[in-house]
Amino acid sequence: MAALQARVAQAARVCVLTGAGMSAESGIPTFRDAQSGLWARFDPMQLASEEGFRADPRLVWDWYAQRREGVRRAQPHAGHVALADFARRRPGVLTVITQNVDDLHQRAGLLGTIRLHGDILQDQWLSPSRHAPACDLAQAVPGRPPRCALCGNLVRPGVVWFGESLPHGAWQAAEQAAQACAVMLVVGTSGVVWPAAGLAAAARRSGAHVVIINPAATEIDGDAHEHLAGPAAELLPKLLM
Ligand code: BV8
Repeated sequence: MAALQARVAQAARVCVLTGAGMSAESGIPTFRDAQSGLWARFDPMQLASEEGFRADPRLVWDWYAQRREGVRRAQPHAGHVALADFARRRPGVLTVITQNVDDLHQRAGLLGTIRLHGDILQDQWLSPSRHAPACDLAQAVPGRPPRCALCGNLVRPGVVWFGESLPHGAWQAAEQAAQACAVMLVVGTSGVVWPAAGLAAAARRSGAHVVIINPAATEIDGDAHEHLAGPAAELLPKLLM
């Protein structure tokens, strides 16, 4: 740990990629944890996809509404705070890229987080192109899901579903940060979901020292130089002293 602490302290650029495990100690279930994972109870492709939403808008809307409540109840933990404090102490050094759709990094005071998969607390139109300019999200008719009073378009969560492209600007910024950093910390992700999972290998190819922080093995352990087996809320404050 001491060598890694020194490496982080001396690094000109540090990049952190977070996944659902970063929110686990704040009480938000992870996706692939067999016991409590959201996917254990639902078919991810059914719920987190446009086809799934169109097939059963109420089921998918209710699933996101339940998750939004969980996000609102959750609080950032010591790991989120450690990242925000590090960013304040060393301006311009840290870039955090998250796969998570919660706002815990932001609520811990971290600015400029790159959000690859959107924001569960935001709404957007299901078919934006179909819209008359007069249609207003704020005027949507309440429902499960809400819909446009003028043209009937449905409201959907502002997240990136499976099969949807990541926001172009966010993905570009994430690739650039991964390729420019001296150290990459990969925190709380199973490395299953692409293209986010490819960022660790991209950092390694560009010469970064890659460290996985996770109690369990991941699909991308082979892309890392070392693996700290433990929880984010305990290890990040030690590493970012
Ligand atoms: C796209 C928003 C096509 C919705 C999510 C190769 C290239 C490109 C695409 C693909 C590809 N191969 C396959 C694909 C398709 C697909 C994909 O990856 N499928 C998987 C299932 C195989 N990818 C896509 O569809 C992506 N889109 O690429 O479009 C395209 C391609 C090119 C050009 C144009 C178009 C879009 C993917 C985004 C999907 N949306 N979220 C929602 O949230 O409802 S993904 C969802 O999974 C979350 O965002 C989550 O963050 C993410 C990843 O999961 P993890 O974060 O890793 O969470 P998980 O539960 O798996 O693991 C938790 C980890 O934490 C565990 O390892 C655990 O041990 C650890 N942990 C637990 N406790 C702690 C801890 N760690 C630390 N501390 C703790 N205390």
